[in-house]
Amino acid sequence: MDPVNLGTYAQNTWCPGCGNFAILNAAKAALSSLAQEGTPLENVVLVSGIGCHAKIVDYINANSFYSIHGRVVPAAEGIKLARPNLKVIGFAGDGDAYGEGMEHLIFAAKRNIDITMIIHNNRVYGLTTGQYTPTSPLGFRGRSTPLGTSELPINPLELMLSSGATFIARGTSHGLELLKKIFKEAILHKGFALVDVLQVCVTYYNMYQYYDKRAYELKDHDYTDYYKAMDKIREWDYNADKPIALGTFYKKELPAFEDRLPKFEKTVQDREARLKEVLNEYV
Ligand SMILES: Cc1ncc(C[n+]2csc(CCOP(=O)(O)OP(=O)(O)O)c2C)c(N)n1
Ligand code: SF4
Ligand SMILES: [Mg+2]
Repeated sequence: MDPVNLGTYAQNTWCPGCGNFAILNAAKAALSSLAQEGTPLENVVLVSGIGCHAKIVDYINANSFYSIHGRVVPAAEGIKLARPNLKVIGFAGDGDAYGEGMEHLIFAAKRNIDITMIIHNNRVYGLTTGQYTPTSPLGFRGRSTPLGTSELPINPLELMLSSGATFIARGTSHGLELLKKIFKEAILHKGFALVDVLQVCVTYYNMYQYYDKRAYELKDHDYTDYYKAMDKIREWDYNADKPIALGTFYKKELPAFEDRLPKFEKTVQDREARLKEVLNEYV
């Protein structure tokens, strides 16, 4: 079967050289490959927020929902709960997901709801022209901090692991093949999957050389081990000058939120028994 054409007629308005192009190409390739392997595209829904990243849904010919800034996760969760058979993929910015929407991300991870979140982490507010975000490094000079920030960044992957996410990975916008592989793996994962993409914003925070010098792909990493995953996740803290690991840090099979919800059991005892049955072998 030929690759599926997922292009649209929308005019692309990203800056030339923007790392979002890599995410777009990798997402289209992953969806095309999934379609060829039997995942019907009509069962896929893309959700985005507000920001440069959000335009990605205009450029992929699939069902999509443009939500509001910081609310990609609740929109995606709502779609998933209403129609559990759908594959729901959220595209959010770092300002969007790690700033205004962070509490949604934590609770989605805690619930292990079966959605995939792809974070375009350019470590800057791109659309609003260069203010700092939760992952901008200490001293970041932008439109709102001309003298440099005074805050250390958060490590979102550390937070996701401790919140209960069952799939955690990282890629960069200079590593297309790895991105494709990770996206596919994340979409196929049953449970809450988060992919942090170090997506370069060439206009407000050009980090291509910085990442190219430090990034390396995880090899022989045991992604089933929570503590090994945490060690690798903490190796680079989005601030210090350290090697930056790429690939899948953590992956765990655990019943998803949808499978633990009440299913019209007649008594509380029946409900408890079913929950035990669903969860027992995992906890
Ligand atoms: C509720 C709400 N808060 C703030 C804004 C203003 N706003 C729009 S985009 C944006 C920042 C986008 O940054 P990010 O999520 O990192 O996306 P990027 O543009 O970098 O892809 C902000 C603050 C808004 N539109 N709505
Ligand atoms: S401002 Fe930055 S993130 Fe937005 S399109 Fe341009 S390069 Fe990309
Ligand atoms: Mg951003």
